[in-house]
Amino acid sequence: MKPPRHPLLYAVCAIAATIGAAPSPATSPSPSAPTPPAPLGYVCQRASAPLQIDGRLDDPAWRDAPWTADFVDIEGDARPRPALRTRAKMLWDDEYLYVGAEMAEPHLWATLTRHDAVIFQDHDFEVFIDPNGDNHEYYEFEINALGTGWDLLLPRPYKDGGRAVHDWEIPGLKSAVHLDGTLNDPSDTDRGWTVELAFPWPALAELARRPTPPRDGDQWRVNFSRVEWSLRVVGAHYEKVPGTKENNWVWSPQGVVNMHRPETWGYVQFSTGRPGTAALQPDATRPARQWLHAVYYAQRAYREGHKRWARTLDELGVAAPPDAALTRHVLEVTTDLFQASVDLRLPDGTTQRWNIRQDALVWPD
Ligand SMILES: [Ca+2]
Ligand SMILES: [Ca+2]
Ligand SMILES: [Ca+2]
Repeated sequence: MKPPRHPLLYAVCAIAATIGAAPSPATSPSPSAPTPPAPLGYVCQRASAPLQIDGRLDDPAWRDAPWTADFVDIEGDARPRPALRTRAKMLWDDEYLYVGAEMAEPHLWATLTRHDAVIFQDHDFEVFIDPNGDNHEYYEFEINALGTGWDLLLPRPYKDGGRAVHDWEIPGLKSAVHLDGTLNDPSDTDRGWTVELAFPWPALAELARRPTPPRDGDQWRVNFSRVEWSLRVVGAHYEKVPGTKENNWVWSPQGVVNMHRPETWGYVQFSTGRPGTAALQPDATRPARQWLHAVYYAQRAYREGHKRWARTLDELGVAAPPDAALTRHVLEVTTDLFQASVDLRLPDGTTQRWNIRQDALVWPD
């Protein structure tokens, strides 16, 4: 069994958790748990030539990389499509993971110049990376049109008690922006900006718990977000329209206004093949992940209302796994902890047990 991140916590859970361990009959799904949007996918190819990180995406290697789908509102179909186009590309080689982004923008604006400032207070572009898809230990990078960056990592999501580590740095990061227009000048209309990033693999290796650089076919969980504020012109300057919230436009929709749900980030599949030859493979573990997250979110909602975890699926109002590949589900509960588990039959005929616990950590036995 792969050891969970917090073995002591797990041990307490495993020893004390006996109530409600028997499988429960199916009930109607919890009304508090709408189906999250299906994550998007992207095949990340090897760069055919070195890239010059100057903010311009005109390097020959970028030509072979397809654009992602145009970004959508973070809530997905529930909200109107963004007024301004955003899209991204990815490449990799033995040294770096490359990200390029293109943003239409009539009002280029940025104010923050201090590294590790809260960059989303400006218009920005953001990258989120969870290499092993366990929901914990993931990286975030934000950059504004001045090229000011904020690199941080999350040991676990904020909603699960996580506290960001702002001191996390990306040694050797190469980053640049290119502005097609004038910065902080309301007297004209701009066209947009591009971002070009090269993340060195050793920095991403720190909490990847997977090979870096990745192997052919490996899939990492990644999402991109663009924060866009409503501005007004005051004198010769832009300022935020008071009382307005930011827009969050993303590659793979989250379904809610919260980027810190790695389970809805996109799948990035690394390929060593020639451009266009690799097909995105569906995640065979997704049925288990989906059902376990339904239990997790229903437990959070239940605890809000009842000040304790539900002891059975019946109590929780969550149906037994509908997928034929899922069997032997178990819910274990203590005063402070819970763990839900389910057996997943994989396409190769083997069975793997998958688990989730109260802080959203997902892992296979
Ligand atoms: Ca370039
Ligand atoms: Ca992780
Ligand atoms: Ca930092």
